Amino acid sequence: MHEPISALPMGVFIDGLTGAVNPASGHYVKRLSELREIYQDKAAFDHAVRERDDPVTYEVVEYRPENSDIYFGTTTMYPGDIGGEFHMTRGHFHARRDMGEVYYTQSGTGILLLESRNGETRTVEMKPGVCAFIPPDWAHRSINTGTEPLVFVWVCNPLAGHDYGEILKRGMRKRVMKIEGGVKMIDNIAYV
Ligand code: M6P
Ligand code: ZN
Repeated sequence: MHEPISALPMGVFIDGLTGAVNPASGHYVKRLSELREIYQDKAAFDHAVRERDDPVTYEVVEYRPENSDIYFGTTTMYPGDIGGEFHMTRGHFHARRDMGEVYYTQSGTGILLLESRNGETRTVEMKPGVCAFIPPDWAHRSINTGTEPLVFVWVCNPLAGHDYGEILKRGMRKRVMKIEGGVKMIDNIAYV
């Protein structure tokens, strides 16, 4: 369905409310059931998969020209929480430790949670107008803390790659929770 895209000048239309990218070279959706490892409350997770009919929690559309050092796309994260823990991406380091990324929020609100190799935590607020710089070798996970879809444009080197192993194995140090109607960052008790 998607054609290969050559590295020629191009204006790509991005809908900042829906995350649609046109033309696009690829697209995937992440349903809740694929993300069991990342949430703390497994009972709430299993319940949500069953009762909410395994919703799509986020989707990614990309524009990846062949033979280019740049590609970009959108991530659209739907609002919600699992036992109080807001919808989030898996989170990853880049396979290439010398390559960072940019996230430019188009709509919605969230938190970009970053963690360095030695366990330092930083956050960047995600809201329209904020362009987040993700330095090389910082793990990054985006979290929708609002009630609307969180849509952001990302730009990266296609060679950067995704290294999910670390984060899936030991989690990140912090979890972002809905507590008493507010947004709170707490220690991840399962962190090893
Ligand atoms: C951003 C980018 C993508 C990433 C996506 C989902 O859009 O960083 O490269 O794949 O978020 O995040 P994850 O792969 O960690 O689930
Ligand atoms: Zn990345």
